[in-house]
Amino acid sequence: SGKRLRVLVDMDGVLADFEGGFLKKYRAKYPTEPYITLEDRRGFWVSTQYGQLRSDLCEKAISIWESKGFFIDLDPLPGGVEAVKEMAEMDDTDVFICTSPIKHYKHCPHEKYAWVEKHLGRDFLEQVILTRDKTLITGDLLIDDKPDILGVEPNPAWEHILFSACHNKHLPLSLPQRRLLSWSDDWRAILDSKRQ
Ligand code: DGP
Repeated sequence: SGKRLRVLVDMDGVLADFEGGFLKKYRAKYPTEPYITLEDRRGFWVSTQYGQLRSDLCEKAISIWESKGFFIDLDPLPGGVEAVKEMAEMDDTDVFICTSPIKHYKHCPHEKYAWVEKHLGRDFLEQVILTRDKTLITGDLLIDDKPDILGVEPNPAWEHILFSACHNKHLPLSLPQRRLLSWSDDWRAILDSKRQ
């Protein structure tokens, strides 16, 4: 027995293939412009790396995820939906999807809810947390592909588990940070390590 375990799971780059969806739509919209392969992605911010490639490509990149249909069309990453469903069925376990909407709010928040309904079911909408500051949210674990998760709370309740992505896989792991290499990796052991 003991208290319930609360797991926060990020959406873009963890459950939904933001990087793959971005590259596909960027290349379709700008077929003659240079692009960055997923193998060559470095740094969390896509627009920063495109801006370094050529300054005008920063705003072209931004135009992709600000477009209607971008977030709802993202494919699920392998095993993510299945893992979250299994987690939610586990005894003494609460799962929340914790995701930061982009500030261009016309489509993104709506499409994030629609994505959860489409892939996880209507009941899972109860588990959605949209916030620009994840340090305010309490939980035992936060599974997220962003290397630095900062906000107004200097000592967040959660342990951040870095989910591997094309942009972070070359980063040296700053100990004691733990990684989840993919949803094929042993996420159950990470949850068990936090149980009382
Ligand atoms: P999260 O994964 O929950 O931390 O949300 C971050 C969001 O920002 C997600 O939708 C991906 C998106 N994003 C990725 N690269 C950039 C960028 O260069 N600029 C902006 N504004 N958003 C980006």
